Amino acid sequence: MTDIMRGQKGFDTNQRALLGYAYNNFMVGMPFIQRNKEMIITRRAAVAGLVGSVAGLAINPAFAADTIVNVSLWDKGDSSMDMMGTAKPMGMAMMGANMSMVTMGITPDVTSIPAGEITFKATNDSTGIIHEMILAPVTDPAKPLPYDKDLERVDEEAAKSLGEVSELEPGSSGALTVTLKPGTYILYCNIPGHYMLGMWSLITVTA
Ligand SMILES: [Cu+2]
Repeated sequence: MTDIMRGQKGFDTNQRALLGYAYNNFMVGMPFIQRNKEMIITRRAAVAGLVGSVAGLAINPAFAADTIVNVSLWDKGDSSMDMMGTAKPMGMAMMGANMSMVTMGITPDVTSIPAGEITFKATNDSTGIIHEMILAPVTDPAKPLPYDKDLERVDEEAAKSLGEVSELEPGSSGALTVTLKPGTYILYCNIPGHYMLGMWSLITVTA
């Protein structure tokens, strides 16, 4: 009995010692375990991010997603509106339009893009004039856009707008994302007078 008691006592002591060792070790080990967990999570997130961006890169050329067209809205300063009413109208398909006379314009960095999701990033590079960018389909590039002479603006409703970045202050920018089928499209500014001063540009979307 005594032996057993001793044994139990001894076992008890050992157990306590073991538990104590394990407990102390657990407490000491805790921060490392937690840090390791964090590191593992961080690494996993980084790997997931990498996989994501690699997949994104692989998808882009195949599906032509995320095509970005940078569009500059520009003018030649304060005198840009001086041609208004004196120069021949320089709207799309206008008879006698002399595009070398333009004092303001809308210039995309590419004029031919593959069909799919396209983001037009418009920047107003003017120093003092508000401009905007409107996107519309062109059924016949030889036919002028519907125009309201009194308002000196394109009839946006009749021209079937596909979206716009409206009225940008000088120096500011905005984006328009659309999904386009193959065809011809026009980008133009519809601040009164600007379209007829030549502020438009054609874009070809290819299959
Ligand atoms: Cu404009």
